[in-house]
Amino acid sequence: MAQSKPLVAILMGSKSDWETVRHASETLHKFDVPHESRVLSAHRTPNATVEYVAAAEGRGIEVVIAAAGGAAHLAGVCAANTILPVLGVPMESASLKGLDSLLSTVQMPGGIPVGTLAIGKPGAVNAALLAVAILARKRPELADRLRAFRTEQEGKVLKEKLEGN
Ligand code: RP5
Repeated sequence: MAQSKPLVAILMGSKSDWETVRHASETLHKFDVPHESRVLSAHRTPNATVEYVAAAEGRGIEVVIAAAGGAAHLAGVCAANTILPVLGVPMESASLKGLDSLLSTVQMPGGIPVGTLAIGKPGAVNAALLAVAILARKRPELADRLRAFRTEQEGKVLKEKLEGN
């Protein structure tokens, strides 16, 4: 894309989430979508989180991706402080395999929505693809790329061979 100002903010509760969350960043890179990634925690850096999210719309950000694990309140706190679409990605946690993250991200009270994706890497990739779909509504070249991606993906799956078959 010609523009270089970030359109998507990728936030994560801890640097330890990056191994999973980098798949969202890599997916956005594939579509050439300008974005920025930050570690901001609903619990450990509450003031900085609210400050960042409240300023995001004014800075030209159009979608927020928020990834967190355990008592995962990051996406909810983001959604409470912006009207931008917030996509939540539950991290797989050591103790409960991400069920804790999933429930604390998805079970928002009516009125403050978080679009919650799958636990872990598939969720990170899909959050980025959903962000691309949102941005593509007003950017025909991005819509073309998304269609091309789907066609390529379909082609790969249809070509797959099963061993012994
Ligand atoms: C959450 O706690 C983070 O999003 C992370 O998934 C989890 C564990 O964080 P660390 O203790 O590894 O920093 O806030």
